[in-house]
Amino acid sequence: TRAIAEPPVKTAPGSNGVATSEGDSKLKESILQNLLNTGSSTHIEALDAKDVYRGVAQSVREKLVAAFNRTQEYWREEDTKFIYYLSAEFLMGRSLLNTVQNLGLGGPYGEVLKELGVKMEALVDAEQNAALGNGGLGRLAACFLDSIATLDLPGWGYGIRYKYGMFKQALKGGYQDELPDIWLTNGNPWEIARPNITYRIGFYGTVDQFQWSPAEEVIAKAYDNPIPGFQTSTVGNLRLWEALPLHEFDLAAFNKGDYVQAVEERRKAEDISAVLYPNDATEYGKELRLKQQYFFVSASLQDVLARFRERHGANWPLLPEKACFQMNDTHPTIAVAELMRLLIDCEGLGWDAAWAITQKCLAFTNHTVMPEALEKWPVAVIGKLLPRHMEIIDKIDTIWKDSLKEQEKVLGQVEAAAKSAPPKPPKAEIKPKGAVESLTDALTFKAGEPSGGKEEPEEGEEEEDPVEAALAKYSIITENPWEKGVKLVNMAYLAVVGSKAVNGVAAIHSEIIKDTIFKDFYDVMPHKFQNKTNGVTPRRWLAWCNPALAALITEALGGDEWINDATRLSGLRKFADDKDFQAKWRAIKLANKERLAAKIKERTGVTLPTTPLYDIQIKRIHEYKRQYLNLLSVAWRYHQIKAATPLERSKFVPRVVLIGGKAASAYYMAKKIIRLTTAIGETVNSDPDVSDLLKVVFLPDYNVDWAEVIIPGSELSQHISTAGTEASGTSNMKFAMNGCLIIGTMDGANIEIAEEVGKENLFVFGMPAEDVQGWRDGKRAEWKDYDPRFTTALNMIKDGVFGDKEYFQDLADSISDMSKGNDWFLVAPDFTDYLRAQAEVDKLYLDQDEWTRRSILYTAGSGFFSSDRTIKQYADEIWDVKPMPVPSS
Ligand code: F58
Repeated sequence: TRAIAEPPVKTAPGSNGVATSEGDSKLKESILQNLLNTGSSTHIEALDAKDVYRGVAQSVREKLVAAFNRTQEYWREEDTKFIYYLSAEFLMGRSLLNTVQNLGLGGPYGEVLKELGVKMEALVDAEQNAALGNGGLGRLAACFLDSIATLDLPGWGYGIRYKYGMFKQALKGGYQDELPDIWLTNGNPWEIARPNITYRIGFYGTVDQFQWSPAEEVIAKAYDNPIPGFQTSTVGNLRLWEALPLHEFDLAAFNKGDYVQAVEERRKAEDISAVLYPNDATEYGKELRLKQQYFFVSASLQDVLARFRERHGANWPLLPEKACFQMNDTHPTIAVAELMRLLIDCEGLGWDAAWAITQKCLAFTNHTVMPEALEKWPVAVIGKLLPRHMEIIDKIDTIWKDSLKEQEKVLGQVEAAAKSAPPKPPKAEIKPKGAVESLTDALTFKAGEPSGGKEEPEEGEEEEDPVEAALAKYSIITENPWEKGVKLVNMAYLAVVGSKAVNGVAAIHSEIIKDTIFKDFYDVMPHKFQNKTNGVTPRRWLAWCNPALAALITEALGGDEWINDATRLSGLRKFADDKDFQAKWRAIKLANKERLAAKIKERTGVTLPTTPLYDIQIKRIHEYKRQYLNLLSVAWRYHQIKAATPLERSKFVPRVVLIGGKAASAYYMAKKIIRLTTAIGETVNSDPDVSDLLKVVFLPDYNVDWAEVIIPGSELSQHISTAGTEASGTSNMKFAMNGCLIIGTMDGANIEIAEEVGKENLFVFGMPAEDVQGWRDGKRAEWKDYDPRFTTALNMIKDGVFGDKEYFQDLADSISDMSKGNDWFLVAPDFTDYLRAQAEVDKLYLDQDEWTRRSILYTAGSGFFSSDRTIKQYADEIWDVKPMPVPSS
């Protein structure tokens, strides 16, 4: 079981300014008093875990809020520069353990709870997950907040207080079932409601002489969520907005008996912050989504400007010295137009002054090259919902393109275009799936969609101005390639133009965006483009979730400084060959596997042996992440076991294969992949020929709290995306920190992990990103080299070995016969090399000393992937924000 009552760090009382020297008796008193305050009794033995949790959480909250107030007051007095992290998602997970530990109160609370006969583990489990995010992007934002506070950087997150977070996933007969995530029913002890901090947010209406008169208005109300730093008295903030109606209740309608109308305004307003869009791509053109985005961006900007105004009046040119806004992907990028509007329409600045300020205050992070996730809003949708913003975007686009005419590089192109008669553009053609011209096309257009060709103008239509044509590729407002005449605002382009810096999230990804989706922009403003390789907090993802390993590391390194200086983990390298140390390391891994097996038993009813290799793939289900590749190799393994003689069987290396992740509700293929996992599990797990040689389990409702148990208990993890598709990945970093070996492609941050850990210590396979393009354009057409093992595995699915034959038919078809344009993510051509790498895994697992040596080297090499390092780079290279620790009084 989880030894969390025994924290790995013994923070000296008072050393972080939050942990206090107050004795156990005071802490006990505080817990008992808070049990009463939350409506429970002090007869703890008679209470259920949820009630005790509420009392204990309140007690912790008192200390947290006191430190929060001190920090915020100090920062306000110092009038220091802030970073504001704008994100539609913050996947915070649970807070109790993290708060207690970050505040250095793990020891004292552990002691008192023990005395009261309460298991900390039970309390931890009683807390709801704050699942206000889809996946990696949202969790990254949460890790960043932890690091910002730990590094004493003045900074806040800004987002939406969704009433319903990421849906809960259940399995119904092996298929995904989606249930609402009602996470606020028992209240949220970690937030502070701010009824006095409200802003009006307008929608629709008309613009007359630059004056916007919204037709609809709602109120944004603030909730603060204090973010404790580790070993510091700094407590940062995540401010989330709730949408409320301007008018509570329409009494006139009520009096007329129209009860629905009476509450209509309330319902409409509340819709805005009601639910997180559970899609890991975007919902094309959904007005409510744009409403959400504008809602939180406008409230956040108004909030920052209001505080600035209070202090500095109308000295707006000073704003860039006081505030930097990091836009987390395209979701908050309407900020470019909103900041312009607030400065011009509300503060009375001229266009040029406002633009200079805007461009100095904003920065933009891109997290994907997947075309369906790069938001492009129809001009008609923005024009209707935010008419003034549409005018502003139009003007930004025009001025931006005009400015380009002065750039020498562009000038050359424009002149050339003007001189020569405009070349006849090729006719638009719908190409066969996958037949794309270039890597740019491959990465920016979906298979089967037109690759950007323009139609010849029909007779009577105006010929395009050649200068305009030459500038078209820089246009923020573009023609929808799939719907003639429909204009779209490319939000990423708007962000690139409006920001001082643009970054990708891993070295390869930051290169790819310069070559593909932002190539033309990079050509004319290379200085804006940067890389900031992602990171994860070593507090939550090693120290708190893996206390036994953390204690061993602390012992070996002679101190716990690694918890806020993860580079010190490299000190473990010298223990990699130490047999005693290896034995201790291995014993902890086994204990963590047992903890995981117990959790799986509790959540799925499946009993698992703990001696086999624990092989894990947890992430959103997506074709590009290739869970399918994993499953095909599992099918092949099953086939081999079945075909083997008893003697041969005894030579198989036993494996437990665990796959978890949610599928977007409308993602047809992803749902089939889930069903394929459960179907394979049903067949394999009940086959007596297989016994303990292979177990396959789908882990339902994968989320942050699951991850905290899964990752420490894993031995092999899979990060096997088609090269060039996974921007970074962050779970790969968490697994590495916890000494889990990686099988993966040279994609995203895997490449940098290989550099840090030693490439020879990873199981690397698959075609490199450079080759993917060639495959998709050419080679696929004639490729027939199917590995017979691939064919066997695929046929097992087609033939109904795992049941549900008809249901799996189109899933099977999707990777059959590449020449027809199938298998966009190149499962078949990577299969052979994948099996080679898997065979190496099996072989190495037989040599437990060598396996353990490598496992130690992963943790030792993972220091670079601390989000502390990432945040330091953002702070120094983009934000220009300096640490401002609260002096101890
Ligand atoms: C992820 N994106 C990337 N998007 O896929 C991953 O490689 C990267 O490590 C991570 O960001 C952090 O940089 C991601 O999680 C989403 O979930 C969006 C949700 C909203 C719609 C668009 C996708």
